[in-house]
Amino acid sequence: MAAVEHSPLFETKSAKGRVFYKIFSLTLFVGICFIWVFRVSHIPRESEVGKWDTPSDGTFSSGNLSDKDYLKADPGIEPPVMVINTVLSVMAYEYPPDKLSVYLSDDAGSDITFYALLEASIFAKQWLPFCRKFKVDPTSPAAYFKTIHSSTHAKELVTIKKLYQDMESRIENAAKMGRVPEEVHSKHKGFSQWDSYSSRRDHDTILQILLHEKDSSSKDVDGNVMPLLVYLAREKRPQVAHNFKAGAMNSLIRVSSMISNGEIILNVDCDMYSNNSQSLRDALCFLMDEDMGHEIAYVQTPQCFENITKNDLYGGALRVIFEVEFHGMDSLGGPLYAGTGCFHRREILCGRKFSDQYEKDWNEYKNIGDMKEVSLHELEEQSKALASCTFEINTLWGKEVGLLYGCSLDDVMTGLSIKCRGWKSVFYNPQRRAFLGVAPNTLPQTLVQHKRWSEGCFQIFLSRHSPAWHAYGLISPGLQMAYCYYNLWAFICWPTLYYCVIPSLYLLKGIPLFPQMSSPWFIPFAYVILGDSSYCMMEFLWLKGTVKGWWNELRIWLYKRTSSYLFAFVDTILKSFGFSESTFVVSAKVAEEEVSQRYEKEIMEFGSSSPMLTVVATLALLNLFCLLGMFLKQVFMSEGGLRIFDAMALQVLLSGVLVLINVPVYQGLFLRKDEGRLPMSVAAKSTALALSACFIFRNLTNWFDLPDQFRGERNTLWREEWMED
Ligand SMILES: *[C@@H]1O[C@H](CO)[C@@H](O)[C@H](O)[C@H]1NC(C)=O
Ligand SMILES: CC(=O)N[C@H]1CO[C@H](CO)[C@@H](O)[C@@H]1O
Repeated sequence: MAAVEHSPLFETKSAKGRVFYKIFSLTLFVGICFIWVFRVSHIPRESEVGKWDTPSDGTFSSGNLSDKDYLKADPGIEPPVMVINTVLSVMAYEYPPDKLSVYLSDDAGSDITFYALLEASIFAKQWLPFCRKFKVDPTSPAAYFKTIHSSTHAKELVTIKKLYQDMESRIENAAKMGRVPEEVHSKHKGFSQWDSYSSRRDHDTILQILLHEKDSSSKDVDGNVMPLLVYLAREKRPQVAHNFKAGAMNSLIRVSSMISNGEIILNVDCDMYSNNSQSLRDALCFLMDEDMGHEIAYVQTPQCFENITKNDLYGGALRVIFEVEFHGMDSLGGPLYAGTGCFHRREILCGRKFSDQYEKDWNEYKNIGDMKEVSLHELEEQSKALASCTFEINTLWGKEVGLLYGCSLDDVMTGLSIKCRGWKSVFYNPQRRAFLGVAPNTLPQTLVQHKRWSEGCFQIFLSRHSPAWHAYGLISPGLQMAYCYYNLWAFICWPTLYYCVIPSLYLLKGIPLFPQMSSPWFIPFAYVILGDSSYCMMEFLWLKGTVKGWWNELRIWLYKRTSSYLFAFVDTILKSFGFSESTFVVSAKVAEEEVSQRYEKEIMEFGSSSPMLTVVATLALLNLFCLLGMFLKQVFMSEGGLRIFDAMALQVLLSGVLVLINVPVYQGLFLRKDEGRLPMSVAAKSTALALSACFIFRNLTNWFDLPDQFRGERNTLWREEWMED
């Protein structure tokens, strides 16, 4: 007789060095308190320059950003070949295929994407047995063929690779021509659904079950059952709000409940693929665990990217978020729902409240009985009704059921509301990545992505689901703080902008804002600056980054705070007063040849003119002019001499660092000749803006100042006053 032992399906380990980290944070906090005390007790009289105005009006509008939908699959953004690689990779999960259903939500309603999926369903008949036989992983064919060069099954590999490449070129041809080949079009009845299609915003529901166990042709070459495969483009009408990705997800949840009604829903964006065919089983371990499983609503995996270069020029790896911060949230009740690579329980996503009695009989996990008799065609027709654009009118969908509407980060908001209903989530971060995606490979793409994130986060903060007040008492205070930290990203633009502008302008004028080196007040400043930056650098190196990578990340940190967050903040406020249209830009994932080459060489790609780039370039030039101006003054006016470096060491340091970190911008403005440089218009605008900021600041504040011949003396006096403190 075998003894059956109950052992947990997962375990949680504490991170090392937590005590050290806590002490270190405490000392930093003390340092910051000293800085505050200094600030309050040392307000320089000369800082009363209230009339000074930022001369950059007009750069805050977002009129240049084009209005696009938030899509799951769009042939222009996520090429069809990328989409079917995602689909094929999850179809090949190590899991009984009769219990696996794959749905593609094509919110662009493109017949090219449908055609690609049709091709993929045929290719899968060879691919799935091949994966099983040779234990292929990653199961995305494109990724697999890229990694494998020689193997023991060379003959089969050559055959399948040829099949794949033929399919790929057929799909790419169709995408290039913009239409599906005639002979395929007439052969498959599914295409007739496009007969009434007028545009991507105005069409009927298009739904096609491509593989289903009832269909005898849905068997692979070995005669095995294949996973269910469904194509869905929900109905869209220009006069009915489509609610972006959340709307698409909710249609899909309803349609899939009719067709397969699986217990667990994994949602993956079409620019990612599964890199680990075990991850579905792993995720189930969390959800089925006897002790803890009943509390867990979803299992989130990190977003990882295959396209990160060595020094990660655009900080795309999001190392600190996924390797440190999300783990921290995990211990407070679980990470946020990041919108992709997440395993949900269907019931909870559909609004179920937490109860201790939550017990699920996993043997029940089968197709719903009364659908057995229905033919595939009837099943399709009945499901179509669930994806109609009027279905949700007067229902709780989007309000309490499914993904919530009204915020551009619907996923994060939905995850938060699930937690407020009493559930937990789990962060699952395996060494071998569960999913891999493509990171943005230009600066504008990066900035737009961060704008979208920070704007959505800020909207959540201001919404009726705000973690600050709505979540009070519903989730732990630590988790509330963690959510607020993300939700207030946009707000951080103000202190950062202040530090990029004011100290440098005062440096130009020769007015110190920080304590001089010989003052005891210098110590807390030095400690906070050195302590924080060396900690960040060590953390980054510990997360397998490089020193240059850290420097690059610092640059992106600066750019996203001074541009993405600024525009996000202004847009959110304008929108909440009903001033501006919701604008949405999806970063194109199509790599052009030259752009890719520069990306590989880690040369910054600025591309076309945009208000965000103007802000970045203006700040870079402003700091350069201030630093240069200060040096020139030292050279030509001998009165101050080198003493200024003692009195204004921190300001010189700050400006100096800002100038150093902006070297790629100066190159892009004045030195580079390639297509990726900063456009001339941005160069002209930013030079004009930076120069006038310097002049306006000088002139507006001149009346505070004594005539030039006394200035040196007065500064000295003032410094001496400080020393006496
Ligand atoms: C993806 O999977 C391959 C093979 O299974 C593995 O060697 C590789 O390390 C994985 N990539 C990442 C980033 O985890
Ligand atoms: C979209 C994109 O930039 N893709 C690139 C990702 O990285 C690989 C290899 O580093 C390139 O081959 C792709 O073109």
